[in-house]
Parts: sequence; C-alpha cells; structure tokens
Amino acid sequence: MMMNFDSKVLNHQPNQIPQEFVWPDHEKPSPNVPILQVPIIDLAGFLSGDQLLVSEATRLVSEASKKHGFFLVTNHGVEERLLATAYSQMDTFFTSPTCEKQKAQRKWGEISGYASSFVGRFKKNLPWKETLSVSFSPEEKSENNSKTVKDYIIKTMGEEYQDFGEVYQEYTEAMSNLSLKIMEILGISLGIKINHFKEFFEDNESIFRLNYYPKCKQPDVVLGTGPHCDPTSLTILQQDQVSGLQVFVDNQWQSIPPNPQALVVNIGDTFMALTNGLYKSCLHRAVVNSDMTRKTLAFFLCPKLDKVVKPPEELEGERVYPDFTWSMLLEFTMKHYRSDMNTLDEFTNWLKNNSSF
Ligand SMILES: *[C@@H]1O[C@H](CO)[C@@H](O)[C@H](O)[C@H]1NC(C)=O
Ligand SMILES: *[C@@H]1O[C@H](CO)[C@@H](O)[C@H](O)[C@H]1NC(C)=O
Ligand SMILES: *[C@@H]1O[C@H](CO)[C@@H](O)[C@H](O)[C@H]1NC(C)=O
Ligand SMILES: *[C@@H]1O[C@H](CO)[C@@H](O)[C@H](O)[C@H]1NC(C)=O
Ligand SMILES: O=C(O)CCC(=O)C(=O)O
Repeated sequence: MMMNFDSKVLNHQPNQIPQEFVWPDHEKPSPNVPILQVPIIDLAGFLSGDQLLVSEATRLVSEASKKHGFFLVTNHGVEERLLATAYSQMDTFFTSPTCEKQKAQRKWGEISGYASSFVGRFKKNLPWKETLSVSFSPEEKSENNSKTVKDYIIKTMGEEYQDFGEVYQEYTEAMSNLSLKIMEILGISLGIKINHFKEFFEDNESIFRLNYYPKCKQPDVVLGTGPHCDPTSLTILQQDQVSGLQVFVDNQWQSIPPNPQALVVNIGDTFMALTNGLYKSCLHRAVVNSDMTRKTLAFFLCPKLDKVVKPPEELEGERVYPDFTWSMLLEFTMKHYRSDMNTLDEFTNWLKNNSSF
C-alpha cells in the first residue's frame, strides 16, 4: 500500500483521494459546528497574587476542567518572538522533500520522529497530516546530553538543522516552564497541597509535536487528527489562524476558534486519573480545509516514566482507576490501543487482564 504521504501528489490525482483517508460517515466533519465556550485564564493576573484574580482564575479552571478540560491562557509569559519563530520554522522541515524528512522517520513503538499516516500502524481512517515529535526531558541527564530536543534534531537531521533545533529547544523549555504555572492553578483549584504536582512532575519526560496539515481537496471526508483523548497529563497547544480544533462536548462537536493572544490548554487521561476522574480528559479532533495549510504546535506534559499515577489523599475517596505508571499507559496507547474516549477504561481492563505487571 502506498504509505508515502505527499499531499501534492494525492491532491493532484484526477480522482478522489485514496480510500484510506476517507473517514466513515458518522465521523466525517460536520460543516457548521457551534463554538465551544471555554474560559480565558489571565495567567499574569493569577501570578500577581491578587486574591480576587487568583480566585477568579481558579474558579474558571475548576469549572472548565470538571466539564470538558479545555481552557485558554493569556498573558502566559511565552515571548511573542518565540511563538512566531517556532511557527514559521515549521516550513523548514515540512516543505523539504520526503526523503529528507524520512531521515527522522519514526519507528514503531518510538515517541520521537517524523510520521505520516502513523507510520503504517493503521490501514484505514488515516489522518491527513504529517507530524514531527520529539521526547523532551528538561534535565541534561546523560553526559552526551542526547535527551534534548536540539540534540535529537541535529543527530537525525544533520548540522544544517542547528538553528531549527535551537528554536524548538527553547520553545519546549518555555512550555515546560509554563506547564508548571498551570499546574499551580490546577493544584489550587483542587485544594491539594501546594507542591504536590510540582513534585509529581519534577522529572517530567514530556513530548513535543509539530502538526502539519496540508490543504486537502476533499476536506469534508477527511480528518487531520482523528478523535482521541490525550493519554498524557496536560497539553499546551499553539494554534494558527486557520481554525480546525474541535471538541466533543454535550454530545456534539464544537470548535475552539483561533485566538492569537491565547494558548489552548487541555487535560489528558493521566491527569484525569490523578484527579480520580474529577477533571475530564475530553475527546477532540482536528479538521482540515481546501485552501490553507494548518500548522499547530503541541507540548504534552508527562511525568517520569516510572512514576506511579494515583490521586493525592485529598482526592482519594472511592478509587475510579487503579494505580499505574505512565510507561504502562504510554505502551498501551502506542502498541495496543488507538486513543479514544474509552482509553482509560480499556486500559484498566487491560491492566486487570495482564496482572503480571
Ligand atoms: C557518549 O558518546 C560516546 C561516543 O559516541 C559513547 O561511547 C558513550 O557511551 C556515550 N555516553 C552515554 C552516557 O551515552
Ligand atoms: C525556564 O525557567 C527557568 C527557571 O526559572 C529559566 O532559567 C529559563 O530561562 C526558562 N526558560 C525559558 C525558555 O523560558
Ligand atoms: C519539568 O521538569 C523541569 C526540569 O526538572 C522543571 O523545570 C519543570 O518545572 C517541570 N515541569 C513541571 C510541570 O513540574
Ligand atoms: C480482558 O479479558 C476478558 C476475558 O478474557 C476479555 O473479554 C476482554 O476483551 C479483555 N479485555 C482487554 C482490554 O484485553
Ligand atoms: O492540531 C490540533 O488542533 C489538535 C492536535 C492534537 O489533538 C494532537 O496533536 O494530539
């Protein structure tokens, strides 16, 4: 089967796009979806320590997290310059020839690398996109420092990618810093010990991903990113001016339109388990369009691989999910299960069936 995703070739074939990219009717994008109401959190206000602003921010975060887990942050402190450069640098990689991009080809079961159509893991309902993912560990652990984004890029793509690597190194560090501040709001909103999440995520091994959605001549039958919940803990998404992000709330798809001042934040499955199911990880997807390429940048905060995911005592009550490590859930979603709104429940069953863990 043809597995090289080259949208120029696919769009210029005389007929329809290949069947592998066509989604079943009930999953095809609907033309006019309502706009999802998501609160805008003024991070500077929260960090100012002003009691009114702090309680307003935590109230909004708590409300949104209990309902669907999506909110926006403004005054987030990430420099405009960095956001703009990280966005524009994406073309350096994605507009280069396929063989060049394949230098970073992601292999089955690996986190980092270039992928189109999920490296052939799935044979239908393929996403109309290309991605470059890099695992990120802020600690410079090994003597060769090979865990940084920059070194991964240079190692796979070559010295010409020095600047490119540096931009995304700085970007992931900025997002990692920001995730800590968002964790503070989440912690306060849950009424748990002030340092709990800071300690939990101290040696985080997060994931950074560039999503490149080429234009498509049949946008009404494809999806850029299929419906899924993030298995990770917290996602920070930089959207561009081309809309496309949709969230499934109140039994219908609703959009989160671009807002140039804001980053989109959402809760993932691991954080849902950490809150004993109180804060929701919600199904979302991305649609594409016929006249513009859409580009997004996503930072997925994850704990260290062997960290045991269990709620703090304040939230324990009756346990909804068993203890697990992030590495088990990661393996489950990479090798056994395509993430969707049932991931955590299916994972729980799988854990019970494989109790040798
Ligand atoms: C560092 O790189 C050298 C040479 O490539 C290699 O021999 C060594 O094992 C590496 N050390 C670590 C900790 O990865
Ligand atoms: C991240 O935070 C650290 C510690 O506060 C700071 O030294 C560093 O400059 C920050 N990095 C970015 C890219 O904002
Ligand atoms: C992730 O780890 C880095 C380095 O240890 C730290 O600076 C950052 O604050 C951590 N993030 C969170 C959310 O704890
Ligand atoms: C777990 O085992 C039961 C009974 O053998 C089976 O019906 C179910 O499909 C299994 N679930 C998973 C997630 O493997
Ligand atoms: O690009 C988007 O808007 C969503 C991307 C996404 O959900 C993902 O990368 O997991």
